Amino acid sequence: MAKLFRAAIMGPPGSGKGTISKRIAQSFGLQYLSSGHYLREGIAANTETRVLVKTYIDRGMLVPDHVMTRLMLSKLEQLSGHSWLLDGFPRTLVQALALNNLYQLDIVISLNIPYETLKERLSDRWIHPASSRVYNMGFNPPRVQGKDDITGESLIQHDDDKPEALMARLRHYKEVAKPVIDLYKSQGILHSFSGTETDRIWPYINSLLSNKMHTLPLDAHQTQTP
Ligand code: G5P
Ligand code: MG
Repeated sequence: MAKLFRAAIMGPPGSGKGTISKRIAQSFGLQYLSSGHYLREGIAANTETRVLVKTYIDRGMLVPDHVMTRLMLSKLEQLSGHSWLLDGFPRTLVQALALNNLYQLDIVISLNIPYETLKERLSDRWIHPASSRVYNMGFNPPRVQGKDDITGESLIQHDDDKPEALMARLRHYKEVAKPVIDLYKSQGILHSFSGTETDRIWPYINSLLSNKMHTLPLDAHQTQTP
């Protein structure tokens, strides 16, 4: 059987993980799993963990490790036999070690984006809740203001993009990401990219993945965009 390709993308809130993941999924045919998307999907579906999860997200805090790990590992189990890309998981060392027990990642992409850039981006971000399509009023505005391009439905702003929640998310990210980054560095699979514009970072990521995948033949080329 062809070697499967397994990747993860890390970075602070608003660093472009979702934007870049969608480009990777489209260009390289990886299954794409976003932890934030699955959490919000659970909230919208009114599941039993809804209140717990919503409280954490609205405050810009991390959802407890056991909840996240159970959620994401069960999604990965359904993808056995496929190559995949994780966006937003693992976020903590506990999550990274749980993942490591089951899967060996081939590449981890880490995005380093200045704080001022993150603040500007997130205050301009609008979402189509049903599909998680993301717009930015400057970078990729919808064709009609306030409306999703595909369905024409109304766009919303997340509570966790408000300034107080955003500050908490950024602080938290730094603290918990360091040991995860150190782990992947020690495994020799960490690739960091710095800059203020996704369009300038993307060609480097594209070329890195093209090289890596050249040496790792892919399985079925399917794309799943949450
Ligand atoms: P999420 O949903 O994973 P965050 O906080 O990690 O959320 P977020 O906000 O989704 O990150 P992103 O995916 O890194 O950001 O970035 P993006 O959405 O692609 O881009 C941000 C905005 O900038 C968009 O409007 C985009 O169009 C625009 N943009 C992109 N590039 C450019 C550019 O070059 N220029 C300009 N001008 N704009 C650009 O997690 C949410 C919450 O869920 C919980 C936590 O509570 C978390 O806070 N959670 C977890 N908790 C515990 N463990 C985990 N593993 C968890 N995962 C999620
Ligand atoms: Mg995202």
